[in-house]
Amino acid sequence: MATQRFQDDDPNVDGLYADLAAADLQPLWRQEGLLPRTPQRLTPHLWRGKTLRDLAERSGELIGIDRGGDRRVLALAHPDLDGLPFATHTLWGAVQYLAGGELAPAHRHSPAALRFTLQGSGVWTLVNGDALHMAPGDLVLTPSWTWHEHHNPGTEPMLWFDALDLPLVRNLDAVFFEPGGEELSPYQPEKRSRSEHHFTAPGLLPLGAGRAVTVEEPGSDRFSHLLAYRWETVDAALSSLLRSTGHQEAAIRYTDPGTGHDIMPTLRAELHRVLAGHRTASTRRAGSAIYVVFHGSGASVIGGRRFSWNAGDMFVVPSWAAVDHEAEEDADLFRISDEPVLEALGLARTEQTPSQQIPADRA
Ligand code: GTQ
Ligand code: FE2
Repeated sequence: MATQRFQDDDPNVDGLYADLAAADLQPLWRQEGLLPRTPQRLTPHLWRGKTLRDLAERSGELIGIDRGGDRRVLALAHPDLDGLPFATHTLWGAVQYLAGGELAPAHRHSPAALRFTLQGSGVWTLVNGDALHMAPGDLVLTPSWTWHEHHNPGTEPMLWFDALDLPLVRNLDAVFFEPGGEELSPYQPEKRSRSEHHFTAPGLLPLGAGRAVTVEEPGSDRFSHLLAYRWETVDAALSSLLRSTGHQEAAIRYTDPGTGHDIMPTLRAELHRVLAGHRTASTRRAGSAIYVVFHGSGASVIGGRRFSWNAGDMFVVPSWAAVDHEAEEDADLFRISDEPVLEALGLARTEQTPSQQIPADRA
């Protein structure tokens, strides 16, 4: 290694290093881990659903939400990320809790967000004037720079999973934010949002209708024409897929029905169903992912460690960590990842790996 040549007692070398530091320069030959053979900056990590629910509920009791307040959100803070409230280097994951009668006021930001509802119903999110109701298993999008506010007009508290590309956008130093006005929304939710009225059946592209929801500034053409994906539809699609293939597992990707692309330029969303007793093949991919266990129980082996899970648990699969899932009961795993970014930049990689042999539960 080139390093060795510089490991000598020459006092001039020490002087050089001191002068380099004083001049805000660093020699590459003294760097470690800058160019690892494969990505390895993050370990897998799991948060228990019960912990998330209990602490969200306690936050609901103690921390008020009102105009001037913002969002009651508990961010998944990966212990490898030095106290940052981020699940991975690119993905924000969180639980949001909104009690009956509460309103999370309007704002907009350049990071894109999506919500996957875990518990409760009756809440609706207003996205640039389109009212999207939220029931368990529904996926609702709030794309970059769209105004959004959350209403819970009922009496039951709501709990949902939030994902944002905030860590990525922050590292690109492209975070913009604008608070909304004080006026209350005149909108009332209908069963179907405007975007859902546009896309009523797969394979039918509305001609000349434009978008149901647009933003004034950049980005409208980059996010999905459809802003809400209903659980009944996803559930039916997965059951149908299992029947048509005869397999023990099925997965769907949520896509823009207008283009077939991912729902956001920065976020991929998928739902993976694994039937009881089945174990999936092991794969690894460049880019990180967060899984949310929506239904069922089982275990995943991630980078050689086994994590057992139940409904409500959330876990991180780091870039290039091999992962497989084994269901004990029929399981539905909601997955988000940053893969659209890697694909757009020519950095995507994926590989099947030999099945991981792990005896004991080390989670
Ligand atoms: O609901 O608008 O988890 O702005 C993080 C930032 C949720 C939201 C989060 C947000 C929101
Ligand atoms: Fe927001």
